[in-house]
Amino acid sequence: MDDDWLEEILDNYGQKYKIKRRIYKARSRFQEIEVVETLDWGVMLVLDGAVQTTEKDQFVYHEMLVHPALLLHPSPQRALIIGGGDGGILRHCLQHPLKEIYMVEIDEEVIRVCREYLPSVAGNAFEDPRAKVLIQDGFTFLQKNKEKFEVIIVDSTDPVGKAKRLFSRQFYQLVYDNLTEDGIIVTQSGSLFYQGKLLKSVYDRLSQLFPNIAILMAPVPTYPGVIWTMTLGSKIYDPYQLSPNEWLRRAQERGLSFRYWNPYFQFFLKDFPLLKRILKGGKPFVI
Ligand code: AG3
Repeated sequence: MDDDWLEEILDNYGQKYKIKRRIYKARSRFQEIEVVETLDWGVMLVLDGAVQTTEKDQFVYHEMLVHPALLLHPSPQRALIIGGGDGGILRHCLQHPLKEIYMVEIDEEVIRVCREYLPSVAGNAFEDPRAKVLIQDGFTFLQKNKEKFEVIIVDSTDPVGKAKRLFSRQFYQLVYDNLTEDGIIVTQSGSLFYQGKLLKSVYDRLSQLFPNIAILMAPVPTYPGVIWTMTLGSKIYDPYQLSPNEWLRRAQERGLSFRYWNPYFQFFLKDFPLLKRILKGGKPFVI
């Protein structure tokens, strides 16, 4: 097929990619899993029609969901990933000197398919003895878990189907209860321009629990609208209080290397006007 495209539609907006090869498509118990090879972005994972990760741009999203939260904590021991089946978050977490990293993914098939067709995303992460991978619903895991985590990273799909609960008030309360008293949560919170309502709801809900909030942003070319957001909530550490030099010092001390992350361009300034409009419930561009 010479003219084969994959299109992701989000409400009134679409983005499409020319396909070189269709690799895999099947329904798991939870969702439709599709893998294609695109001309520009290499192999791409698509769940229920939504692009999750590609070989070429995955590092931006993964670095931004992992490093700010883990660096903000001065000495994280245990981290928890909810979702993250492709293993990219796990691989980036393993660069930090954590003792244990739990990854709780609901869909075993996503892990299997990614290990087969997108092995570079996880690298050797699944073989690391510090990685504990559980096939379970993240919500249920948090209801039963006893030992607390310094950092919880929510690498979910969009809030549809099972993932909807991972954006609820009850879920954030569970996250709060499973964090140490100086704990930090970070969650993906959608497309800045196309999922403003989602971002506002994550922000409002997390602000009710966590005194320190920062909205991170990163350009992920294969996500709808490109500018993606992550929202960080912290019990005591204030991300705005760390100087760029301190962020860099911590990164160096932990021996991290980056392809995207840098301390100068990681979150919105508190009074960024477009963001303020979205958080008030309006549209960022108004004529
Ligand atoms: N997690 C999903 C990000 C949201 C993508 N949404 C979309 N394309 N509509 C990515 C998993 C990467 N580990």
